[in-house]
Amino acid sequence: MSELTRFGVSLEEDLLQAFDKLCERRRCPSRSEALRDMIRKELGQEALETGNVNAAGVLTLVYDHHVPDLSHKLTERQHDAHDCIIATMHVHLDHHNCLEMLVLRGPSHTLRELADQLRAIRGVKQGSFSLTPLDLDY
Ligand code: NI
Repeated sequence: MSELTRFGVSLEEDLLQAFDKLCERRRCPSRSEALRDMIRKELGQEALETGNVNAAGVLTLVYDHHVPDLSHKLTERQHDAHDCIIATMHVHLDHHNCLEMLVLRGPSHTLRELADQLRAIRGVKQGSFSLTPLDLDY
């Protein structure tokens, strides 16, 4: 981590008040810490949007395992992508529904494509996906 640099920021009063309320809700130790987190988050988002970066992802799927062939299709696709899937967890939610959580690591474009393919399989009811860029050293 490099040295800290101070700089002045001019904000409208109401924007500053909203920022301070957000900091309070999120229990940020200081405005500086909150601003650093926001800048890192934006830079990370931009890296994910503009390039194929090394990333970690979490994909959560909810599906009815009674749908014919669905469990088999999901398993087949996951085995094809075994190099990107570092952990999975399967929960039997109720008589019909399963929740599967996959922890992924690899090139962001590959992870996004895998998530899209798994979510698109007929019978998958819900699919949420989040990506976090790795290797950003600031
Ligand atoms: Ni199940």
